[in-house]
Amino acid sequence: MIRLCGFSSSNYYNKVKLAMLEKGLAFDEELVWTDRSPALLEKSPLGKIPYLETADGVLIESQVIVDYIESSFPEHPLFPADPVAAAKIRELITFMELHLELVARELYPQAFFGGTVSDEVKARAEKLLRRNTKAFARFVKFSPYIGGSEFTMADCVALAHLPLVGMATKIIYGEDLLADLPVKEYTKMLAERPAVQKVNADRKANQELMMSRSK
Ligand SMILES: N[C@@H](CCC(=O)N[C@@H](CS)C(=O)NCC(=O)O)C(=O)O
Repeated sequence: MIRLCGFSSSNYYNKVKLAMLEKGLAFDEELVWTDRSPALLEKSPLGKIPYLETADGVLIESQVIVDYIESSFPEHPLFPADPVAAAKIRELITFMELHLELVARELYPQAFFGGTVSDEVKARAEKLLRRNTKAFARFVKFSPYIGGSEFTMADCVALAHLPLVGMATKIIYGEDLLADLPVKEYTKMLAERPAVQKVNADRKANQELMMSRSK
């Protein structure tokens, strides 16, 4: 049985978890915090989660994991069969992660974890995010799914990252830099899916656990 390791309030963990739930896979979950312990670094060299334990060894990096899942378990596909259409879905995934989430991630220490972020970092992230969200708006679909009429892997990614990017920018700049996109309506629509409800419930429970640990 494959085992997803990490914690349920992580957006990268939830990207993979939602994909596995949507595909109807049987899998275990193991709660692993990013404590940089030797045991963790042995599995995940940078101490990051998620990682996946399989019968053939450990896999790191969420996109590698979802690609592995998709090719190993082709039922309930999350990519279109047509190569160009599948590439378009990957384009959205790469764009969201590289040009939105990874940029906004610089803000998370202050937005979500009680730390501080320098004005320089905030200014740089704002400049990039303003440019990148405009570019994203030029090709993202929301019709009704992020890449068109079918639910795909890009929706697992969008649901994990876009609300977080919006929240972080609202907290840091007083303005949701994704506000021109229908992220709220989209999130609400996806919240009707049982797999999304499970991810959301588990995330809430894990956030409460995290809060109780930090007291
Ligand atoms: N590129 C990685 C990113 C994973 C990632 O950044 N995970 C965060 C949790 S959301 C983490 O492990 N942070 C701890 C750290 O960087 O030390 C992936 O796609 O799996």
